[in-house]
Amino acid sequence: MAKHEDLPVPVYSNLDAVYGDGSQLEEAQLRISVINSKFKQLFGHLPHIYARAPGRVNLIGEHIDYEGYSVLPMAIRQDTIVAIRKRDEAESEKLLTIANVSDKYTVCTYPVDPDQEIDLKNHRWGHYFICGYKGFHEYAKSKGLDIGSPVGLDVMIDGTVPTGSGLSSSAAFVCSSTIAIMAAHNVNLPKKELAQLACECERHIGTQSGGMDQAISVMAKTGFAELIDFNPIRATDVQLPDGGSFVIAHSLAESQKAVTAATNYNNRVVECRLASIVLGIKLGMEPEEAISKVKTLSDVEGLCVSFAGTRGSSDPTLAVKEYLKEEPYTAEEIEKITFKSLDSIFADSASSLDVLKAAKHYKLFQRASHVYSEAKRVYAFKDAVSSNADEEDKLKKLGDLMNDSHHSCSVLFECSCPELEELVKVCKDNGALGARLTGAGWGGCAVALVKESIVPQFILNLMEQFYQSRIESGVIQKCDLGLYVFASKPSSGAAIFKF
Ligand code: NG1
Ligand code: MG
Repeated sequence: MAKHEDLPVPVYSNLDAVYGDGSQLEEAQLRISVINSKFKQLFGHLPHIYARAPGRVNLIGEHIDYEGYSVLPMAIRQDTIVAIRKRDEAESEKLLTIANVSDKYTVCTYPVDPDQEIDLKNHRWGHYFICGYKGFHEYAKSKGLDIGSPVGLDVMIDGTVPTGSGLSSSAAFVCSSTIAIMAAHNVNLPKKELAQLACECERHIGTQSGGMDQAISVMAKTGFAELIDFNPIRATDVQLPDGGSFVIAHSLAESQKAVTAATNYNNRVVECRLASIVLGIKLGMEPEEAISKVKTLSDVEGLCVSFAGTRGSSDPTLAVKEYLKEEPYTAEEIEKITFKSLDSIFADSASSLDVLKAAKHYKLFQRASHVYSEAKRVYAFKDAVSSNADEEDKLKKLGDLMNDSHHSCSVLFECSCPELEELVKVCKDNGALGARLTGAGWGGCAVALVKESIVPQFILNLMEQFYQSRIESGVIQKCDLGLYVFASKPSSGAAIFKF
């Protein structure tokens, strides 16, 4: 039997295969009918084809995918649907017209030239579609696929993943767009190839993404979380223990990653790269060699582990403790070790140069300590899930790992924020076995592991202790609470619909 990740994206002629037969199906039917009527109204035709891709919640393994380490997310039911119609060659207007069912997003148009640059200084929501568009054309070119010359595309988007929430609305948008564009050109790809492609697509938005979000969005299966490995991308099913439930709760601080990349997300990617280069040099590599060969902390893990071996251990963080100093490094201090200016090390990456411009100093010790310890926690989580321990002990172990992960994200990686700290504390005070920020952080959601039996009361308590004051001060409306706090089961991955 072909492996799940080698199969193409499933193509369905009805919605039930993805949305089941309950209220979710009704909601999906309604969404499609709204999409269709708005599509008809704006473009004068119905769409040819639809693609959907879900958001995700990362259970453990934060900020380590771009360092080459495995992560453990699950898809959530909230998703983005992209409806698309390819214009005929004969139709006059050669434009990409991207509309949204929500009035919040005004129609965006772009030229059909796939080599167009995305104007990153002026962020527009439609840019995420163009990520998929550019990426698919680059892919087609590199593989010698004949997809004809570019024609206009009419596109309508409907997304239910809350934005800026750490639930990967961006990857849901980029994946569904990439798949819709691919399907409109009669192409379908094995899921693992598509996951890789969608990751490269999303980098056009200027974040140096790792690949977790696109991988889970494309490869998820109902009922399972997935252990995602990289280089090459691979997904292994993880069946979560019965007695526990994951509750997702929004801190109500929005994290606009595309806008804050230089000081937040990409900053950490750069710091990790610098930490790995410095470690490589301290552990015996020539500076030239380290700069050209070492891209991630996983590239120097072997050297770190060998060092640990000399101390009778296998823990790579021993090398971090020995060779990196806790005080932040200045650029000059690092350059004394690398014998090369930081600007020239990152000369080929405009987004990294933006990071260097904005950075005051570099916390190499803290970032490397987080990455190596978090990578271990992912495997410990997977092992705990499959161990023979009784349910109670298992859930406790998983909760402890989630708490440790949050602590590390907060203290070492510094990607939390006051609202997330407050929310995680409220979760723990109300009986969560573990709670942590999920996704990039700096806002967005927390995920809490809660005993199934107390979920309704737990959610009520969060409403009272975290959300009530925010309702009173007008941050959110009471009727929208269900969008901000909910229990989630592992949902299915991307799909194409052709009715
Ligand atoms: P969010 O912010 O949830 O989209 C981001 C990255 C992931 C991963 C996490 C941190 C993108 C598309 N996603 O997730 O790859 O690095 O942060 O673990 O950049
Ligand atoms: Mg994102």
